[in-house]
Amino acid sequence: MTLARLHSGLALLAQFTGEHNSLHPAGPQASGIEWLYWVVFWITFAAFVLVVAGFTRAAVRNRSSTSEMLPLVRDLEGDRRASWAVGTAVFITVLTLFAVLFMSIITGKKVEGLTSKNPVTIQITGHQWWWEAVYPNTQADQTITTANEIHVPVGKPVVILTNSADVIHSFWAPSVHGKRDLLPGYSSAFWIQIDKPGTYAGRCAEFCGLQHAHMGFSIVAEDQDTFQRWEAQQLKPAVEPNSSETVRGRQVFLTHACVMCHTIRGTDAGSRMGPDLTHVGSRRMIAAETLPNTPGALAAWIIDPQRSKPGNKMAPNLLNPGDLGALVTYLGTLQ
Ligand code: HEC
Ligand SMILES: [Cu+2]
Repeated sequence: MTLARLHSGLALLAQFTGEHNSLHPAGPQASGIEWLYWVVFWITFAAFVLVVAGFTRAAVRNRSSTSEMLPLVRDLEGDRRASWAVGTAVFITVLTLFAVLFMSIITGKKVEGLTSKNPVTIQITGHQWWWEAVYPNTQADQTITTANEIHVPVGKPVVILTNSADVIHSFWAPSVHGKRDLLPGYSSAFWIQIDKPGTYAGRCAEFCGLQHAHMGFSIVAEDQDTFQRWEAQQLKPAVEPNSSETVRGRQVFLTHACVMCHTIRGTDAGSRMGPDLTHVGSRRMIAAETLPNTPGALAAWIIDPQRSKPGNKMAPNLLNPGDLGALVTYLGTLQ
């Protein structure tokens, strides 16, 4: 059928619009939202076609030259037909809007209604301008703390608990779920599930200050074994330096301002102003998906974080090249 073909054509076209794509659902929540999107799209499309057709018909039928006024004729029969037509149109419109409302409620229920006895729970806290992800556990030493790169097992329900450390942020990974606001001092929860392994991009979707546009995250969905390996790795304290260079790097870290803002578990650095760096070397990107996690980008970030992300909460660090090199090497070993 041509409509079906048009639909798949449009859906295909949507694939070229980049990695942030709610028409590329990766799990049940996003699928529900995608379904609703297409239903509303086709209803409004039909309404558009009908309205344009109606206008065209009226315009063609009642054509007259504007130079001469038409005499006013009382056409009772015409009036009756017109009010009947308008009445019907209003009725159909109201009915359609109620139908859309109903489907929207159904979708909302479907998106929320995932339950599981033993879900993976992740506490996400929005900061200007990065995401803290904590995998809470009743035992402190079984709690994972990381930033911006969120790992989840494929095909398993995951509970996301939200919070914000400063202003309102909004957690949005279009292929996974709709936008969820993170409000300071108010915790809420929602479910996600990802059925296809992969890395899904996310963004802050609520304007939160100067670097709002550089507040990205990614959700890495991997099979159960890989996820458990990742968990086990993240639970370990930081690796001990095993060369004079990395010993020096750790020394540089512990004797500079870094300790006032960052944690490296297994060392004396225990502040949570900035991202936990215990396993910073395992992350693909740094600074909320702004820079690749390469020695060059890391060095540039440490020397002058204000250059790539003006206004962010990390101050420049004037280190000599030897210290900087050692520090970057040390951070790179924190897998
Ligand atoms: C005043 C607090 C502060 C100090 C001091 C500070 N940082 Fe940061 N750091 C931050 C904040 C906040 C971020 C997150 C910035 C963002 O993404 O917007 C950050 C991010 C980082 C990141 C990127 C982490 C990631 O996963 O994205 C690294 C690496 C880092 N800092 C290393 C250092 C080192 C090394 C030092 C010492 C030379 C240092 N920081 C000093 C606050 C600080
Ligand atoms: Cu934000």
